[in-house]
Amino acid sequence: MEHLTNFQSTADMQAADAAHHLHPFTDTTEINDKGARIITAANGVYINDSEGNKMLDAMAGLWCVNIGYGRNELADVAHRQMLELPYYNTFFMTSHPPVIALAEKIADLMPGDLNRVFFAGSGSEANDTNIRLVRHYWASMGKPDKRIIISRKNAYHGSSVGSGSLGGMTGMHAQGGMPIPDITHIDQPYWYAEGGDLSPEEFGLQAARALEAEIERLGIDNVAAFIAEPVQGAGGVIIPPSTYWPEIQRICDENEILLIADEVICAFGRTGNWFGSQTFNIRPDIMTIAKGLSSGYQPIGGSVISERMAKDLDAHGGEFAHGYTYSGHPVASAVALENLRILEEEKIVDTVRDETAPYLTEKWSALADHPLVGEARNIGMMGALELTPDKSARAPFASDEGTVGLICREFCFANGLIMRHVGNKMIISPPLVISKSEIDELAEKAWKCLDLTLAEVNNQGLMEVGTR
Ligand code: PXG
Repeated sequence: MEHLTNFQSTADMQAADAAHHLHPFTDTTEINDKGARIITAANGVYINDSEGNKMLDAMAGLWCVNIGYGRNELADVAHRQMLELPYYNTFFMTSHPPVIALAEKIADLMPGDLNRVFFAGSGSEANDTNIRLVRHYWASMGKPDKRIIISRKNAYHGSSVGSGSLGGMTGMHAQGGMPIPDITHIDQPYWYAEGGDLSPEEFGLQAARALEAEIERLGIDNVAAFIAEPVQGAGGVIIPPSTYWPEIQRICDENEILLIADEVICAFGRTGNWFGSQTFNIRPDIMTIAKGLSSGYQPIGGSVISERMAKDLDAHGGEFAHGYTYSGHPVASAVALENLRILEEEKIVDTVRDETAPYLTEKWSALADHPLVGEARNIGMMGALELTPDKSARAPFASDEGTVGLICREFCFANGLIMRHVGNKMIISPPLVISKSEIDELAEKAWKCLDLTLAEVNNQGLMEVGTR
């Protein structure tokens, strides 16, 4: 970046960062004390920092760099598009070639009758769109009381006031006046921590039926939609039991509510199919997309709605008074289109499904043999390890939630592996292009860091069992 800056050292950058940059989801005191880790370059599944360290990025950035880093084709397309038409909007009866081509391509890839795209700049924006869209839809259909959106505890749908309210993160709700009215949250299908003595299948049914009970409690005439991630990502890669989604689908079909699949993480190959809705046989009325749509090379997201909803809105909706300056941004659209071309032509999703995800499952599930691991689960290219002081009891640690996970994450950083922690869960979501030998490296490093964590946890006397 010499062409943009004249920083002389990491310390230089850290000082300027501390002085002038407020970071998302970061404790200001902590980052200013320790200094930010500064990432300077990336290629394939690896990132480089300003101190010359190279790390295997098992999070694909923030679950988004599906095709891996360093694909020059996307840079070339962005360059060409910037020269030709760097910006124009899609408001007031206008459009442009890249957004038209992208909308058509997305509709072509989508399952079921999902067929029309409302573009946004991010997943948060797209979910904000969904809140207004489903209410506008029901009002247009003569049912203005159908306003309430049911979501789930520990869901993540974004960080704006609307999408953060859809989410079920209590820590977020505690800041800034969330949730907004007419959003409720039911229990999540998290068998490992909340399933008790039930089998996963029994628990899956129970968790799904909480939706039916909630619709009954609120009154069907007041409920607009149910929103859920096919697999909760930020909540800790919570893979629902096999009974969960079929029951949710039945409940949505039998009651008059719209089903929103938030596939910001799951879409574009993450679960081993193009869409999580295919993996779990979900038939959504709306799908939220972002992240893997452009592999993170440009900020872009969207809400894809069914042909049935679109036709109803054509007939009864009039003007939807909503939109973002960057809805369908031409450069972001062109880059997303090129990303989808690469995903498709290089058969990246097929390779994940048929070869690398099964290989990851084999290597990842072997981590369950580690004394600190209570469960090692994955679906496609996303996975979690449940750290525990007592494997057989699925027990939590007595220490503050996340203490052990944080220790493990720090060892991962120090040993060239980017693995996130959510509480005491270690999670991965590597680029879909990760090779078998890179998966070997991931699993070896993970085991080593678990060993280091176990030693440290014993050292600090943290193996005590707590209660949930
Ligand atoms: N829905 C889902 C399912 C997500 O995972 C969003 C919506 C919001 O997207 P934007 O583009 O507005 O960030 C997300 C984003 C984490 C983490 O720490 C997860 C996300 C974003 C940032 C951090 O796991 N997911």
